[in-house]
Amino acid sequence: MFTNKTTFKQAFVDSIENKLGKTLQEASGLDIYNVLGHLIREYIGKDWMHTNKEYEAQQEKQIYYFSMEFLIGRLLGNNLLNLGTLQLVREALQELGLNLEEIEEQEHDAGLGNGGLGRLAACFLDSLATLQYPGHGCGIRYQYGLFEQKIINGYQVELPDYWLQKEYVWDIRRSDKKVGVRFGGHVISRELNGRMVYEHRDYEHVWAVPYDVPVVGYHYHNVNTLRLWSAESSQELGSYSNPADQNYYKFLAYSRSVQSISEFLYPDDSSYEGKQLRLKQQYFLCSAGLQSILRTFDKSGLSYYHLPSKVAIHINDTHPTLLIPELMRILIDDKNLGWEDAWDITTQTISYTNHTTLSEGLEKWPVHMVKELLPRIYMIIEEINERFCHLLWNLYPGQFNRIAQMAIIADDQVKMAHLAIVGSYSINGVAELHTQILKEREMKLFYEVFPQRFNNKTNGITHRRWLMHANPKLSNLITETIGHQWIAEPEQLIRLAPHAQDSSLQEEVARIKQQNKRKLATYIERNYPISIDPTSLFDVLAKRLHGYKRQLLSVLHIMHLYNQITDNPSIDMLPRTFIFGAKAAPNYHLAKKVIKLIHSVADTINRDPIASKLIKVVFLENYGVSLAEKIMPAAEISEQISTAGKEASGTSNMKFMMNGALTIATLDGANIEMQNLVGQEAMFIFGLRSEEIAHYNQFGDYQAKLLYESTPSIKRVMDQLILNSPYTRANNDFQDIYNSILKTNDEFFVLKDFDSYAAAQQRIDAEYRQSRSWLEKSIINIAHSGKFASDRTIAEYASEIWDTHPVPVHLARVHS
Ligand code: 26W
Repeated sequence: MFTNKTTFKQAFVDSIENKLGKTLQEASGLDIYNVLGHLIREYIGKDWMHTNKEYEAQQEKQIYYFSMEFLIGRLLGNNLLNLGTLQLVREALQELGLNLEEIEEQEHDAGLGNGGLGRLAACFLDSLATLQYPGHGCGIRYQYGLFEQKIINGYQVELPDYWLQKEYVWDIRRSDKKVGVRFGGHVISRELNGRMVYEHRDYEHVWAVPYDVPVVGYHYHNVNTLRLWSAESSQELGSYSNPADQNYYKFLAYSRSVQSISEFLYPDDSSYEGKQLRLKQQYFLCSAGLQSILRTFDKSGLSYYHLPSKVAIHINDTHPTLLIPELMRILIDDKNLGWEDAWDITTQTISYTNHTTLSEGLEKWPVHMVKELLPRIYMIIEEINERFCHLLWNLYPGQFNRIAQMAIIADDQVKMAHLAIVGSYSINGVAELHTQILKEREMKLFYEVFPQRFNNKTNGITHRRWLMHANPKLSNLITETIGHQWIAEPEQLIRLAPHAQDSSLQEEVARIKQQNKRKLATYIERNYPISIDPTSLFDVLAKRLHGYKRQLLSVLHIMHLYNQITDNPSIDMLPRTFIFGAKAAPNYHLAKKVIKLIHSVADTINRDPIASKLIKVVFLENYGVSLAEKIMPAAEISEQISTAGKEASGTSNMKFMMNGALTIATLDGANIEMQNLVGQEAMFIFGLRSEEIAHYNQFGDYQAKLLYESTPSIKRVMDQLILNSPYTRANNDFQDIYNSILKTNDEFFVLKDFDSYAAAQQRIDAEYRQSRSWLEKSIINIAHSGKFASDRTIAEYASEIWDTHPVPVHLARVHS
């Protein structure tokens, strides 16, 4: 159909007329997007069908990646790129007077995720399909994605992100594949023919209906599936339609509770009901996904003992850990296997990635909540716990303390990380340092029992979205310089390294960066009442707002620069634009105050006639995948300034690097591996190392107050948070920030790293003036970024964890 522009144009115009009953001239932007989207979706359909057939025929092991988050963003441009028709479609549309980039803007981001973990899942899907692995995503089709952020008077306000309001062109509802999920009720156990049987009674039954999104591999025919589940009532209003009938209200309550299961990503969990809803969502995904996997497996006619050789199930953090007891339940209760066999099968099928060492990320559920919502699952967890504690007792007789610390159920709570470790054959961290911290600190006791289970898989990002699609000019330049092999093998980017000193390449890199900066500046000026100097240094900090990520360190430093300018208006300072993007969790009070502070500082500086010539501060609302695609290509400085030991890996660091930014960073997460590749000179490293932080935490010998008292520049910015200063005006907005540093002793070592950060920033100021060596370093960064392509990460997961192989699909697709 898309062999040439003429056939494409014909199909497209026909489609507009047939579907809309309008001419092309009458069609709106959204009409055009919808029709184009459908056309491409249909075009993908054949390959999708063939892929499924091929996977079934080949019987190669299938991978299922379970995640509560899939932050996929827009699909139109990426699908066209991967299909190999981007150029053709762009030119054909141009001939019809249409601009593809503008059409892409009509697509609402699928923002079914919060941050790195969700975006990683999306990058992995892209790599799985491209590397021709039979690997599929399993998630929830939330009606509302992560909230839409609006800033009003400098404060974050959350609006619902109703991404499905306009039609979603990419998914297909598969009602015929729905499965039932049960909640609540109670379990009757009895003996039957010498075997215990368990009967679940009086439960609430909910339908899980899958919606499938095709995942297109780059330039091959593999089209994998992202299956997103939606909850639907299994009772009809029917006989309850009379409000006089008391069942009418029961029905309404039931139908409301069902609806809520797939309504919101991260419902507010500050209440008991909210927490229970989160648990319900997790079980809903696990149970529905697993039933559907086993239904496919059953078609093979193999016995369940072959499950681990045909199916790999991966859990993205602990959120889908209930897969472990759910698989046990199905094998024992439905398939009549004994405990030991079921356990062997389960623990050879499931693998787990940890993404955080922060205690808030370690999920725990109150025992009575699990019991009430999932009575049979709780019984199984109890049994797993008992057997595990028994094993520990044999290994460590008499060591009550150790066993209590490792138990899955303790202090009236179910500890999901413990269950995940005990029930999986592989546990991985997401960067070398993170894995080391898991082994030596956070999960040390478990590492001692299961050393062979622990391994590292450093994260990656898809260079197809983050370089080829987001920054086509730089991509083309790379291809002109080193040929196109890097596209299939991103580690070939290293071939740029010998050219890092070529002045012609440097000039081209600089020219492209400048164009990207202008484009971002135009976007900013169109959307915000601020003008940007596109020749200033673009310094970017864009990620979730969190204490450990230390947006506060960056703001305090900007306040410090402003103080220097007011002290000496003729100071020699390189003009900079500080660009922020960040969402704060709705109930994370302090994080929201930091957003307000960024705005107050921006207001003050941007209005100051002298300072605003040197510094501009911009906060971009509603940071998400599509905004990130605009920001990355224009960034010159990437801020990766977390408290060392806290950022498991980071992935924005990789996106910036691939787009030629230089990084100012602590030695944390994947920053360390970046530094090992590019060398110290090509990054701006500062701050305490994770061992030093651990040492201070252990001995309690860091006192923020002393540092504040002895360092005038620090005292000055801290005081400006609370005393009458340009930022505070009449209100007391920043007292809590001040207290978090001085009263509760600066948990994230902001003041401790302040001087070292300011010094690194000064090095940036000096080095940016040496434009040739800056560009050389920029090229060196791009050259080494191939390691951080998710293709490398996925190939490692496939061979070292999942033991699975590519299944090439030949057919159907015709390339331009
Ligand atoms: C329990 C609820 C919950 C859910 C999500 C707690 C915490 C989260 C985070 C948002 C998880 C997350 O996104 N972690 C990030 O994962 C990335 C991918 O591995 C890493 O690069 C980041 O360092 C890590 O913070």
